[in-house]
Amino acid sequence: MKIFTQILLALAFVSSGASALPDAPELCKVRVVLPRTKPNGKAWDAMGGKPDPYVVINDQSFHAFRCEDSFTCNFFTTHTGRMFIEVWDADINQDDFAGAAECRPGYKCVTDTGTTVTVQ
Ligand SMILES: [Ca+2]
Repeated sequence: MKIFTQILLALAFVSSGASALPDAPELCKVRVVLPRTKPNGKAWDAMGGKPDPYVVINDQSFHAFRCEDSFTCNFFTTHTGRMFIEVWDADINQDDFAGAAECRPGYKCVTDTGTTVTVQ
């Protein structure tokens, strides 16, 4: 499933670069890098597990495109310009908040919890 999602994202990204398509939306790449632990110093998941990151951009959730057991994850969005980006670690019960930042294309932004958000 993860590979299938990545292929879909890759296709979406490739098609965004094809200027021959008249109405192809321009996509921004949003890359997140989470710190090694939660703000309280504990591991993101049980038994020292890595987080399962996803973002919420301007109230649009990318939960369906989350990465599994990874400190980094890339997302592709049709949002442009300034974006308010929340970062979350998907869990079975309650998702862990991993910071929020206002960011825009061409910038690397750091949340108050040490998560970096890079928009390209
Ligand atoms: Ca967790």
